[in-house]
Amino acid sequence: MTFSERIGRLDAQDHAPLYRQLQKVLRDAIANRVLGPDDALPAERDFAEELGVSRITVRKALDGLVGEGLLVRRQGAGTFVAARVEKNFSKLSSFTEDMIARGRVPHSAWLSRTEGQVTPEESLTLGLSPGAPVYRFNRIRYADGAPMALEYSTLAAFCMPSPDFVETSLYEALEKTGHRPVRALQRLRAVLFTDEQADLLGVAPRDPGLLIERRGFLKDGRAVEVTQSYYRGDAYDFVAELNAL
Ligand code: 16G
Repeated sequence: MTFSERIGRLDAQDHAPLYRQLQKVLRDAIANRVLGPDDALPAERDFAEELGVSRITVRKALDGLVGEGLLVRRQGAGTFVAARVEKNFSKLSSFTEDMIARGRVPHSAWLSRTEGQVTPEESLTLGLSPGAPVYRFNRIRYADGAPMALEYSTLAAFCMPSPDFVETSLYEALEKTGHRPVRALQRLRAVLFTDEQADLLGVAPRDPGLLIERRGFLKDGRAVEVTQSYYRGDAYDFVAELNAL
């Protein structure tokens, strides 16, 4: 079976640009586990020939997926399906979406889900008046049953009727109420896991992790979310595409 037979054909009825069609076929193959972590893609020239498209089309499609973190290029060896989770640092996606896009099955364990009042520090980050109501969601996030991250989220209470409104995905709940953030600020820092965090994540105390704080904003500029995500250092790579000024 050739590689393109394995991943499925480009749809002749589809009028999207070819590189986009190819990206869709590859994205689906990864999400459906037709392609697994570390699987090699054919050399660009062979792949283009198999598909009957130009090499430039293949290159453009693969460049995009490398940018998204679904594929990785290894010098001299070729292009592979990313094995560690490569997360695009500049895309406002949710944990659930990131895992599904990689063919992984996400789930969460709730550590707590409460209603409360904004702390003085949160009131500054979220731009809320002192005493404003907030919801707090603390979770262990898993992919295929393996713990990946701890997440501590505080949401302004105006964004949903009650904390129970969240089933599995915070962003799905926010989408339903029309309060999914459209812009975010992120800050990333290296951390060593505390004993408690290590225990929850099933790693050794003082193992390295990445702390990402995300502040999410609505179109009208109001902040809805502040989340601290502690990702396992051995499971995650953050990638970002940078353009010259
Ligand atoms: C991601 C976000 C986090 C957001 C969560 C929602 C980063 C660094 N953080 O983990 O801010 O709250 O997704 O995920 O990407 P959910 O919709 O699956 O609950």
